[in-house]
Amino acid sequence: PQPIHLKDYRPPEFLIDRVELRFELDPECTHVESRLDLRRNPAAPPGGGDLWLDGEELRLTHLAIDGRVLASTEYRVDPRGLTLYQVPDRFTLETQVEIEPSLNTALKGLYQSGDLLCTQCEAENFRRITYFLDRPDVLARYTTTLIADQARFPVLLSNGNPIARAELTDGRHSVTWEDPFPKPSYLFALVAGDLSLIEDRFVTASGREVRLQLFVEPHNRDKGEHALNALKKAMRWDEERFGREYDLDFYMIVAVSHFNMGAMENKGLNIFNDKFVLARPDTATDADFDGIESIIAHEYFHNWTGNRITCRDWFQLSLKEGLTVYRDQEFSSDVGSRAVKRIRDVRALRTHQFAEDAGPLAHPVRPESYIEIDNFYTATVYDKGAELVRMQSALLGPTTFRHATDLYFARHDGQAVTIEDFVRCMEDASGRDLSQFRRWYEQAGTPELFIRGHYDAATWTYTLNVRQETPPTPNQPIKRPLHIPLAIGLLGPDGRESPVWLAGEPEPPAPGTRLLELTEPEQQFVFTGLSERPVPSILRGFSAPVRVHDDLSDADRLFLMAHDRDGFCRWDAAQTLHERLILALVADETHPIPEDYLAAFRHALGDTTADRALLAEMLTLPSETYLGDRMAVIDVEGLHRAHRHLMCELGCRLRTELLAIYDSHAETGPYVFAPEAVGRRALKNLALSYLVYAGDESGLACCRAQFETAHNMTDVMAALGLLVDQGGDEAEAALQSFYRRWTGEPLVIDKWFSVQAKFARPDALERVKALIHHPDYSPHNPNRVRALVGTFAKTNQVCFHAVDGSGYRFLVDQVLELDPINPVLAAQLLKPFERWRRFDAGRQALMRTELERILGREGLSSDVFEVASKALA
Ligand code: B3K
Ligand code: ZN
Repeated sequence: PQPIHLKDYRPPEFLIDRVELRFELDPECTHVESRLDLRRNPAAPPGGGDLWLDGEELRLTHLAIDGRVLASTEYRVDPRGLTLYQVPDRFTLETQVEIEPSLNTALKGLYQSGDLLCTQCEAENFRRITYFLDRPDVLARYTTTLIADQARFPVLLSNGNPIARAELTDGRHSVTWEDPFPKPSYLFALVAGDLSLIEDRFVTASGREVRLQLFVEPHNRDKGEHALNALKKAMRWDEERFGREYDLDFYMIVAVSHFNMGAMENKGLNIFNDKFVLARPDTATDADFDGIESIIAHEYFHNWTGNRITCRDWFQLSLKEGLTVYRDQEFSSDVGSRAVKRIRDVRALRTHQFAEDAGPLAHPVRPESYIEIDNFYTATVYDKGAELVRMQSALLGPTTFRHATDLYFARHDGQAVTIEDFVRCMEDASGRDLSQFRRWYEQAGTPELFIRGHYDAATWTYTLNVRQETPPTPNQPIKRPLHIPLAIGLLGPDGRESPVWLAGEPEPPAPGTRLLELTEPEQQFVFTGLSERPVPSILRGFSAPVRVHDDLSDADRLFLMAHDRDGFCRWDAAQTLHERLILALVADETHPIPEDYLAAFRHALGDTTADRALLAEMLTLPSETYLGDRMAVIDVEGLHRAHRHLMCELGCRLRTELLAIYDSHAETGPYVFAPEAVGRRALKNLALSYLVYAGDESGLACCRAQFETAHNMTDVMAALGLLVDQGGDEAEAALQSFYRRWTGEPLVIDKWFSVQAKFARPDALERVKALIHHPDYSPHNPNRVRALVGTFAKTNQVCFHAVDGSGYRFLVDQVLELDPINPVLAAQLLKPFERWRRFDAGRQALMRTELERILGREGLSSDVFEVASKALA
C-alpha cells in the first residue's frame, strides 16, 4: 500500500451540487441508485477531462450520463473506483450498484448489526455504498429514499427531515429524507430496523423547538434517559458558552451494538456504539455514565465543529476532533468538577498520547502522510489536538478566545477548511502572532522542560531557569523551540500565594497564577519581592502538553500537595511522590515508606471537607503502564511487585482511616449520578481496594457484602474486581452469579469478560484463551473483542508481557484472525506493540518476531500493515 501525502492535496476537479439516493434495503442484497448533479470546479486547475469516482466492493449494474447509458468503452471499473472518460462540464450521472450488508464484517459503509441495518461512512466508507467523490471538500445536498420490508424494518432514518412516506403494495414501505445542509459524504447516514423511540424536546435560545429522538432496540427502552438528559445539557451549554444553536428540526441518535468506535456525528442522525448511550444504575458504572455524557456532548458539538465547518482533507482531522474534544472537555468541566476532569484528561494524555509521541508511530497533530486514515484517529490527533486549542485559548484569554471562535464560525460556516484557517482566526481576532505556535501542529514528540529554581535572599529574588527540548521522532530528527504557555504560581512558607512579580515591572500583580510564555530554547524569569524562598507551583492546570523535570524536593511536593490552590498541581505533586516511591521500591524492595508521606496520606483521608473525587484521584497510584514509561527499560515484574507492595503497605498502615472512610461513605438512598455522589463512591471503593490488597479481613468482609448487596454497578464492579483479583473459589462463585444475573445484557456481559482479563493472576492468559471459546464471545462484536482481548493486552501489563512471549503470541493470533473480518479493529488491538522498544532485549526480540509474523501474512489489510510495518521501522 502507498502512502498519501498532505503536500499532494489538489482541489477536486468536479463538484457535486445535489445527490439523490434511493435504497432498496435488504441485508443480503441492497440496491443503491444514485443521481449526482456534477459540474467542473471553477477553482480547480484544468485536468484531463476524465472523471474519477471512488467506489469499493460495489457491483455496478447501471451507468448513464444525462439519461444515456454508457458503452463499455466510455468508462473503466477497477477495485478502487470508476473512471469516466471525457465527460461534459456539467451533467447528471446515474449509477446503480448492489451491495451485501450482511457480509460486511468490517463495519464500514452499510452493514448489519443484529436485526438493524446501519452505516458508518467516516472517513472513506461512503465509497462502499455508491460511486462518489468521497472526500470531505465535496459538499452536496442529499435527498434519500429508503425502501424496505415494513414488518422487518418499520423505522427508516436518514439525515435531515422526513418529507414523504408511502406504503408499497408488496409489504414494503418507503420514507424520503431531505437534508437542507450541504455536507461531505462522510456525514451521510441511514438506519433501518425495529427500533423503539424515546422522545424529548428542546427549545433553542431563539425559540425554535427541536425534537430529540433516541432510537434503541425495544428491550433497552429503560436505559435512555441519561443520554437524553446529557444531550439537553450539551445543547444549552453550547448556546451559552459558544453561542451555537442547533439548526435542524430533528436530532436523532441511534444506539447499535456493533460499532468500531464510540459514536459518529452524522448530520442530524448520530449513530452510537450502544455502550455510550445505554445506562441504568444497576447496569452501568459511574465511568459509563460519565463516558455517555461526554460522548453525547462530543457528537452534538460536532454539529458546528465538524459538520457546519468541516475538514478540507483528512490531514486536517484535528481541526474538527481536537476542537471538539476541547469543547467536550470544557462542557464536562462546567457541569462537573473542573479539577477532576482536568486530572483525568491529563492522566489519559500522559498514559496514551505521550507513549504514542515517544514511539515508532509518533506523528504530528497534523500528520504529513498516512497509508490508512483509519489509523490516525489517535490520541495525538484528538487529545493533543485538544491541548493545542486549549493553549491558544490560554494565550488569548477567555474573552478574546470567544471572539476568535465567533469569527471562525462566521467566516467559515458551510466550508471545508484547514487547521491554518482556524489559527488565522485566532490571530485575526487577537492581533497576536502565532507563527511559532503553529509548529505545535507540525512537530511530533512531547517537549520536555528542564526547570531549575534559585532563591537569592540578599535581593529577595527567585530565578527560574527553563530549558525546552523536544526529543527526535521518526522522520523528524531536528526539533525547533515551541511557543509554550507555562502557568505558574509561587507559594510562601505559610502556603499563601505570592504575587508572581517579574523583576523590572513597576508594580506587583495581584497574587495568583501567571502565564509565562516560552519561546526560546532557554529562558530565565526573575521574580522579585520575595522575602522568603517560595515553592513554585509549575504548569498549573497542565497549561501545556509537556513533561516537566524540576528540582523540587519531596518536602516541596508534600507542601504543594497540602497547600496548592491549583487542584491539578496538588494531584500532580501527589502523583510524583507515589511515582518516586514506587520506582525506588523497584530498585530496592526494602526501601522504607517515608513517614511524612504516610502522614500526608493520613491527613488527606482525615480531611472531611475535601472534594471526595479529587481526594480519590490524589490517593490513586499511577498505573503500571504509566510507570513503565517512566523507566529507561520497563521492569515488568519489578513494577508489579513494587506497586502491590505499596498498595499493601498503605492498606496496613492506614487501616483505621481507610475503614473509617469506607464506613462513612456507604451508599444511602437511590443511585444518583452527580459529582458529589460519584466522588463518594470513588473514594469508598479506593479505600476498599487498599484494604483488600492488604489482605485485611474486615476489608474482605466489606467487599463480599458489597458484591452481594450493592444496587449500583459501580459498587458491584468494584467489589467483583477485587474478588477476582484475590482468586480462588470465591472469585469463581462471584463470576458465576454475576454471569447468571446478567445474561441478556450484552454490555454487562462485556464487563464480565473484561474483569477476567484485567488482573495479574497467574492463570489470566489461560482464562482469556478459554473465554475466546465461550459461546458469548464473538470476533464480530468489537465491544466484546475489546472487552476481552483489548483489556488483556492494554491493561494486564504483567501477563501480556509474560517473559515466555505467550501473551504476544496470543495477541497476534487474535489480530491475524480478526484482520480479514475487521481490519480497523485488528489494527486497534496492535496498539500495545507500539511500545515494544521500551522493554528488555528478550521481550523486544519476542515482540519483533511477532510483528514480523504479522508482516509475513499474505493479504494483510492496509490498516494492520501500516501499524506493524511502522512499528518495526
Ligand atoms: N468522527 C468519529 C470517528 C470516526 C472514525 C472513523 N474511523 C467519532 C468522533 O470523533 O466523534
Ligand atoms: Zn469527534
